[in-house]
Amino acid sequence: MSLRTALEERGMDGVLSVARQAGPAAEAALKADLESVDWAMLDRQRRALEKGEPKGAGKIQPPEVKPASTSGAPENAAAEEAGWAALRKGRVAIATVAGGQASRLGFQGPKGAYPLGSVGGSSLFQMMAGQIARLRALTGAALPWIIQTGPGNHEETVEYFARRSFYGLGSRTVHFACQGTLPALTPEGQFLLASPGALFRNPDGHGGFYRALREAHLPEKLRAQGIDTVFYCQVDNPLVRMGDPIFLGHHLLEKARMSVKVVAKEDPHEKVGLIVRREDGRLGCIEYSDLPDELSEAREADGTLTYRAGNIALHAFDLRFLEEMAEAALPLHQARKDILALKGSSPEPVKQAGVKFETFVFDALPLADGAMVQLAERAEEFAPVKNASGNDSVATSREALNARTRRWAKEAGLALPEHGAVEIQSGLCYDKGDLIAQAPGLRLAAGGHLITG
Ligand code: UD2
Repeated sequence: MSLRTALEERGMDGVLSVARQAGPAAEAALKADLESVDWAMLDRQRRALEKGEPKGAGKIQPPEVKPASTSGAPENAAAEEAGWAALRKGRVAIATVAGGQASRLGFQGPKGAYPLGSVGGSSLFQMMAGQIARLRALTGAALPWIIQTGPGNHEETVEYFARRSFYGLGSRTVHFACQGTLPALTPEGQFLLASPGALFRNPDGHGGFYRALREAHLPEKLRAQGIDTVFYCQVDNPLVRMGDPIFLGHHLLEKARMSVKVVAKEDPHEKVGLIVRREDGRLGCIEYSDLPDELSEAREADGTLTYRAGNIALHAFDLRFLEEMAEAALPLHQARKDILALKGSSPEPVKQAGVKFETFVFDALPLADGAMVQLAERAEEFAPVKNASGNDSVATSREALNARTRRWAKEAGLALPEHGAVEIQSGLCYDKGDLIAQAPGLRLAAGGHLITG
C-alpha cells in the first residue's frame, strides 16, 4: 500500500501539508519517517484511544509465593541446585532494561551511569557488571549481558561501556538492544509533529524490550550459544541479585515461561505494581496508578495487606517466550500529557494536549503458561533509585546498600569502623555466602571503608 493511501484511508493525510509548506527537504524527511510507521500498531493505538484505558481488575486473589532466596528455607534447596546447574551449563543470559534518562535524579546521562557507590563511587552499571563478573567466575559460564537502551541514551550508553572497557566483561559478551518508539497522537487520533520533517515519537515503554531483542537478532544468537533462559532486571535497583540461582531454579523446576519476584507491600500506596492471580487463573500485574483504593487498602485480620505482592520488576523468561512476546499485542497504556509539537501554521512547537502510548513488560504475565512468583526480602534485594529526594531516592538506596554490607560483614566476622559508609569493591563477591567464604583474605582499603581483596 502506498503511503498516500495509508494516510488517506485513515483520514490522516493532513499531516503532509505542514511539511510541504516547509519545503522539499522537510517533506522528504517526513515521508521517510512516515514510511517507518507500523500501521497495524497505529490502528491499535487509535482503537485504544477510542476505548480509553481498560479499567477494573475483576475478581482477584493473592498469588502463591515461593520463599525468598535469602530466607534459608528448606523448600529452596532443590531450586538452588537446579539454578546453579543451569548457570554452570551456560543456559542463562542476563538482561537489564536501561532505556530511561535519570532526569528525575537531576543527573545528565543514562541512569545506569549514576555514581551510586558512597565510597568508591561505582555506578549502577558498574555494580551490576561486578556481579556478573563474579557469577561468571563462580560458574565458568559465558553469561552474556544484554542492556536494553532507549533512543535517547543508546549511543551514550554504548560509549560509556566502551570507555570503561566493558568493565572487563569482554565487548563480545555485552549486547545492546535499543527499544523502539511509538508516535504520539492528538486526542482525536491524528499525528503530532516535533518538526516539519519529523513525527513526535516517544519510547515504546519497557514492553518494547521484546521487540528490541528481536530487532537486534539476539534470540537466535543466544540460542546458538545454548542459552534458553533469561534473567531480567531494571537498572535502578543496586540490591538486585543478578542471575539469582534460587529464583532461576524455581522458574525452571516449575517449567514456568515467565516468573516474577515480589516484595511484601506494607504501604498500600507504595509505587509498585501488584501481582495477582486473576479470575481466569492466570497471573497478572495491576499497575499502581490503576489500583483502586479498596483493593490496595484491604487488610487481613492480623493487619497485613491482603494484596501485598509488590512487583519489583525482576523476571525470568524462557527464551522462546521472549520471542513470542515480540509478536504479541500487549496492551497499550496511554498517558495524556501536554506535548511540545507544531500546531497549525505556527513555526515553533507549542504545548498542546496529546497522548503517549507505552507497553509494559509485565503485561506478558497473563500470556505465560506457567508463571512462578517468588518473594524477595526487601532489605536484601530491593532499594530502587527513582527520585532525587524522599522515598526511593539516592539517599535511601545508599542507606540500604550500606546496611546490607554491614549485616553481611558482621556475619563474615569482618571488623568495621562503627560509623560511615561501607562498600564492597565491585566484582569482589556475589552475595553474603561468598563474602563469608572469602572473609579471611579481605581487608578495608585505606582512605575509605571499602572492603577489598
Ligand atoms: C516500575 C513499575 C512498577 C514497579 C517498579 C519497581 C512500570 C510502569 N512500573 O515503576 O510496577 O515494578 O518499577 O521498581 O514499569 N524503562 C525502559 N524504557 C522505557 C521505560 C522504562 O527501559 O520506555 C526502564 C527504565 O530504565 C527503568 C525501568 O524500565 O530501568 C523502570 O522504569 P520506570 O522508572 O519508569 O518505572 P516506575 O518506577 O514507574
